[in-house]
Amino acid sequence: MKVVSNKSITALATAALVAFPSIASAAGHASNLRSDDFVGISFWLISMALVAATAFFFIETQRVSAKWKTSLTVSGLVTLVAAVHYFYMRDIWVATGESPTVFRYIDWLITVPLLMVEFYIILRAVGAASAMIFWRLMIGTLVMLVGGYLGEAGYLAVWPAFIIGMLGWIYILYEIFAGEAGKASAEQSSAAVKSAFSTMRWIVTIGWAIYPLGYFLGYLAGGSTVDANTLNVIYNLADVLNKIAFGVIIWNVAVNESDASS
Ligand SMILES: *C/C=C(C)/C=C/C=C(C)/C=C/C1=C(C)CCCC1(C)C
Repeated sequence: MKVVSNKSITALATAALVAFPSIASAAGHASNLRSDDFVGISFWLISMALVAATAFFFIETQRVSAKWKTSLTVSGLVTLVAAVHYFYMRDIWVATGESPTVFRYIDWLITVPLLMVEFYIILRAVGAASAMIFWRLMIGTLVMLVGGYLGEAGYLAVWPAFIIGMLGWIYILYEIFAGEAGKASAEQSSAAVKSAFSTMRWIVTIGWAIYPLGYFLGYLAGGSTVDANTLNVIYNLADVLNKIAFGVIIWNVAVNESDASS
């Protein structure tokens, strides 16, 4: 039986320290959560799920072989960063009923690059990655998020901003399907890595498509009225899939590969 090491205790303590002030501050507004505010309830549910996922990914780093530990650590960082932002977003939503756009995008600006790093790390764990893959995925991410933010924050009309964001995302898809990252994964022999890479790729296609859909329904479908309820509930559900489920897929491969090689 393995004993949980000092390192993971440190990681958990860090997570708790970071999360606690936010939990405490959120408690001040908790009584404002109405029983019919389903978007607010989704913010609460997801913030708790993100905390639990963070503890899980960090503890499970102890269970997998060395080359998979970084992947699980990154998964835990994604859910940790998102959990803290969800506390703030939840407060803003419950208190004002307005979209917490700035916090949403700060969260994405940190977590989306970390998710892109996962692709790179997975390929690197099997010795198939070049640094250019990493930089191209970063450029695509920045174009996508800056475009979206300009539109949602009102710096640019919502349609052109949407198109800029779509171009960034399409560039990412090109890289992971047909570009160097796609080829590197195809040439690589481990069946587990191949299947992980392909599942992750579909998450970036189908799972990430939910965000532009939310943007479309929130800003573009209703003429001049912004539908904040639809927008936020769609973004929230998308985060469960793209942050927690994404991490679980990586965890699954990491555990399978580690068990097979031990
Ligand atoms: C954890 C958060 C994630 C994975 C966020 C992903 C966000 C996107 C894929 C956003 C995409 C958008 C477009 C493709 C068009 C413009 C509007 C955005 C920013 C919502």
